[in-house]
Formats: sequence, C-alpha cells, structure tokens
Amino acid sequence: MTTTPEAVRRASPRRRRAATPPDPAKPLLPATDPVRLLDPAGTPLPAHADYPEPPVEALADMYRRMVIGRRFDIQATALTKQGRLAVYPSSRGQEACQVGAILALREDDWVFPTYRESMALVSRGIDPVEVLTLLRGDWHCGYDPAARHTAPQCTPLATQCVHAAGLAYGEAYQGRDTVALAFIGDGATSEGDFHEGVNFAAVFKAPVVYFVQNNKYAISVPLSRQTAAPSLAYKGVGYGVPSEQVDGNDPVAVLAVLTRAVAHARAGKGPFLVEAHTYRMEPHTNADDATRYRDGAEVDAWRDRDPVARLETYLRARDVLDDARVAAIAEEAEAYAADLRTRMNAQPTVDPMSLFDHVYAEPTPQLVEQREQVRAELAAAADEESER
Ligand SMILES: Cc1ncc(C[n+]2csc(CCOP(=O)(O)OP(=O)(O)O)c2C)c(N)n1
Ligand SMILES: [Mg+2]
Repeated sequence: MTTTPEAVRRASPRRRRAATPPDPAKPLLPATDPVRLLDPAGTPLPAHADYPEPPVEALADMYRRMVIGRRFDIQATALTKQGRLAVYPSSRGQEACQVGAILALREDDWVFPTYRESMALVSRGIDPVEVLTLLRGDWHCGYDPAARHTAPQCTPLATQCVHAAGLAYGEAYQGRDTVALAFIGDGATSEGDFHEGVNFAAVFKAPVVYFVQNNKYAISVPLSRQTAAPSLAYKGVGYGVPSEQVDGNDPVAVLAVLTRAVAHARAGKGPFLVEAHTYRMEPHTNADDATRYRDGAEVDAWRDRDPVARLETYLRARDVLDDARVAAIAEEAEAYAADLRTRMNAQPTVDPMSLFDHVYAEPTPQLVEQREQVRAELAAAADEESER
C-alpha cells in the first residue's frame, strides 16, 4: 500500500482537532429571523436571552402613546382633505416603531426624524400644531430643534444620517453621554448619505442608533427592487456596525431591541443599526394612490398584524388594561384630536416676506432681487384688490 501525502493529511489527528477560525463578522450579524417577543395575536413567546422584556409599566405607557399617536395620524390625514395641511405622510401601522424609538431614549438624547415621523414627535411631547407647521407649508419646522433635541423633519432622503453622526460625535467629544437616533426608511438605505453616515459613526465610534423602518415601499418601489441584501440590517456589517432585525409590529420586541441598541451606543461602543420589519398601511402621502402598485390582500394581511391590537391583547392578559382603561385612553385620544382640529382650523397669519429672512445671515444679491420681485408682486396684488 502506498501512502500519499493527501492520505497522511486526511488521517492526521491535527486536522481533526483544528479549530474553526473565529468569524470576525459574527458579533455584528443580526439574528437570522427578526426578534419577536409577542406572536401576531399578542401571545407572549418564550423569553429571549438577549432581549429581556421591558417593564410592564413602560408597555402600558407605550400603548397609551400608540393609541394617541394613531388618532393624531388619522386627524392629520383628515386635515389634508380639508385643505388645512399641504401634505401628510402617514405612519399608520408603524406605531410600535414610532413610539418605541422615543421611549428607548432619554429626553436629552437627540432625534433625527424624516417626514414620516410626525407621530414620533408628538409622542416626544412636541405640540402637534408645531409638528405640522412644515407640512402646512411654512418655511420653518415649527419647533425649536435645540430646545427639543429634535432635528427638523428631513425631506432630502438620508441626509439626517450624516447630521446624526456629526452631532453624536460632537456630544461625545464634549464628554456628554447623549445618544442620537436617526430614523431612516428602507428606500433611503440606497442613498450615499446613509452609507457615509454609518461609516463615519463606526470609524469615530459616534453614539448613533440608525433605525431603519422597513415599511416595504419607497413610494411605489417595493423592497425587491431596492436591494438584494438578505436584510437591510446586513448593511451595518460591512462598516463594522453591530446590527439587529426586529418584528416592527411587535411593540414589546421593538422597545426591547431599541433599548439595548441605545445602551450600546451610550456605553461608548459606537453605532448600532436596527431594522424593523413593518408596513405602511396608508399611501405614501395623501397625494399618492397606493392601489396602483399594491393589492388589497397584501394590506389586509398586514392589518392582521396590527401593533396596537397586539399590545392591547397582551396587556389585557396581564391585567394591566381593562375595558374602562381602554375607553379612558380612547377618550383622551379623541380630546387630543379635537383640540388639534380646532387649532388647525384657525387661519394662520404668515408674512410672505419672512420667507427671505433666515436663508443667509447676509442675503446674496440674488436673494435681494427675488425679495424685491415678491414685494412688488404683493403690492400690485394689493392695489388690484383695492381698485375692485
Ligand atoms: C435625495 C432624495 N431623493 C428622492 C426623494 C424623493 N422621495 C421622497 S420619499 C421617497 C421614498 C423614500 O422611501 P423610504 O426611504 O422607504 O421611506 P418611507 O417613505 O417609506 O418612509 C423618495 C424617493 C427625496 N425626498 N430625496
Ligand atoms: Mg419605505
């Protein structure tokens, strides 16, 4: 019998004992399946080793904010139909994400919202009329970003990812333990700014949580035309950012995962990326017709995974909610919407010339010229009016 080198290698005990080299990407990788602590019917699943369930009082608070948030969202959509709002991007169906992100943060942490996050901002305690100021057509965001630690709602996709990285780095540089949370949509993860923001935050260990709400569409573009990645959470791995995916319609899991992500960032370990699988129940905005690109059966399937009903079922089973408490919260939400309606129906007084006031500290010659043009047009219109 001849012994070949290959046979020797195969028989070698060293080969059998050789340890698999550690996978450097492993600690960064998200769970294969999105983290879930409640099933879609609201029944608790076995405890998760990495994600302990948040305290039940926090979940009760979350439920109340989600109910008020949903009522706010319905009211804002109605205001577009009455001509009181220019446009409104609804986040109905995304209540667990909108409220969970806010509850995972401290008041002095920073939020970097997109146009979709009105519900999150009212959940943060910002006056809803202020939140809707921009969408009403004003030139400013309505609230004081520095006072509320909340950036203006961002319409250019993904630019907030870079702002959040810079702010978080600056805060840490000055010795503060503030965390910044940047919301971003599934579609916007294809934008360069998302990648630049995540990369910068990773290299400079900026305490940012990038929170991707994967609501399955970028206006009419479905996720399948957006990415070939197995999950958007995998986009963190290439930048050395630990990532997780979560069932975005499971309020308990969303709060648990985001709480851990925020703690990671606050502990000085750098950014964390969370992808929440959720669904936008309404069209992109009131100006969009979603029936042109998705069918009713798909929407109905997601209706069965409603995050508000899911949390309500769970909290009733825990004896934290009963009929009386549910009715009281619904009444509170009704009063909140009625107050918003009344205040939004008052005619705002806006000076068109104020549009030019805060563009530059020193206006450019072009801006001066444009201001003069508008002034002349307004004066001519006023003359015409008085001659009638
Ligand atoms: C830089 C830039 N490009 C294009 C647009 C137009 N636009 C507005 S919303 C949107 C879709 C974004 O989808 P996604 O990121 O999934 O967020 P969602 O609206 O679903 O919350 C697009 C393309 C924009 N606002 N900014
Ligand atoms: Mg989307």
